[in-house]
Amino acid sequence: MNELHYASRRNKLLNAIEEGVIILSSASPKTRSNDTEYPYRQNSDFYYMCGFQEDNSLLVMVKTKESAKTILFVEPHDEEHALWNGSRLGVERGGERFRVDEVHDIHEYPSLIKEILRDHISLYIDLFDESAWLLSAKRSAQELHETRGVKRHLRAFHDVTHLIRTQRLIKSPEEIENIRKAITLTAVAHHKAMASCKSGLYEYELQAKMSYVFLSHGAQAEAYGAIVAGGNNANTLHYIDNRDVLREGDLVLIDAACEWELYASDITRTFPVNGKFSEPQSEVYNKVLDVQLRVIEAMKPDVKRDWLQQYSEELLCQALIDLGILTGKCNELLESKAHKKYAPHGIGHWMGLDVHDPCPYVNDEGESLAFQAGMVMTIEPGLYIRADDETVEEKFRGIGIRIEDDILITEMGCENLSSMIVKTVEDIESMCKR
Ligand SMILES: [Mn+2]
Repeated sequence: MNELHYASRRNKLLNAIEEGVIILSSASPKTRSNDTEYPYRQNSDFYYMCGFQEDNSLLVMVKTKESAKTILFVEPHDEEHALWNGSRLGVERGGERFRVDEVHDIHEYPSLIKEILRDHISLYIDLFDESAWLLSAKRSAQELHETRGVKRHLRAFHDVTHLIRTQRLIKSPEEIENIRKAITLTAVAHHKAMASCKSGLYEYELQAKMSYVFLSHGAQAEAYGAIVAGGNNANTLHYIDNRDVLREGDLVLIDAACEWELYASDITRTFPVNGKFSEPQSEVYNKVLDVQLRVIEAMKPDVKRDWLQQYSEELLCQALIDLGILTGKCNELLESKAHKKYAPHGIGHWMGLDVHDPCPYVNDEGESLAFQAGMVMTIEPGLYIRADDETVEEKFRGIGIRIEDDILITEMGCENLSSMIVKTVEDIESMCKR
């Protein structure tokens, strides 16, 4: 991504408002314990608008009827900080790198923001951002209220995140490239897990093999906490313990992926610990796979996400009837939500700078958005049959299966960006034998 990309995103944002001040703050570092911190991860909206990775930085945009201005506040270069934590970009080099109108030392922000807010009536912020920067802006606004001679005062707070996240819905070719890169490494990691799995290994050992692939190829981080769930553990949807032993005859569900340049991938595969599906396992597996393929097949511009959700539920419900897990008429079972016991989660979510990209799913009227070229959504049907569920035939108990790919909507239909990761019974079994 070069500076022009960020500049055009900022222009788009400025064009979306009539007048006002936009304040976007970088993510705050988080303490892990005492004086150690979690690895720093930039705020996605902030990053989308300027591509800057440092903490303690702020983006301020000012729009009037006549003009628009962008100001970046950054930490100045500091020898002491450089010694302990590495060099900051600083004001001077910030001015060279970013295509913004002004770059200032962050320490000037409290006094400058008061000047900036003067005579403005609208402030655009993340309404849930509780950072000291916003508090300081609000304090300045209050002081301006009490200052003689100021004619117009702040009187409206607007959510800026919705405007940014609406832009984030449609990915540019450069963003797609980052997602592809993340998926490429994730593919290697999933294949590695399949090829090296055997009974007696621990779940965390498979996780470690995948982490090794991510880190050794230069991925900065996992896109989310990996799920490596052997046997019945797969029926705990957000199982992240990964401390159990992998047992002969069980399946293992792995939902793990890395991010690249802060862009996520999100992939799930389920395969046999010993490399060979049992009859009942492959029966359920093929049902889930069939649902996934049919849902992906239906994805194209103008299709609504709500419809896709409904369609996937019908397919999953019919699969449960075919397997003999549910009995009755499909429409009645859907009506009573009986299928939700075995297929409790949604069919997929937006993906991009965040693994669950917080882009809107509905318009202002609450109607589902229709797909457009450039959108990226995961498709991840699953069936989960708990080991203690005595209402189901014994052969199916303890089976939990999810298959998840990352799908790009194109002009003509869609592209499965992760289609290189094996998922038929046959391909998985031969990958496991490697
Ligand atoms: Mn997902």
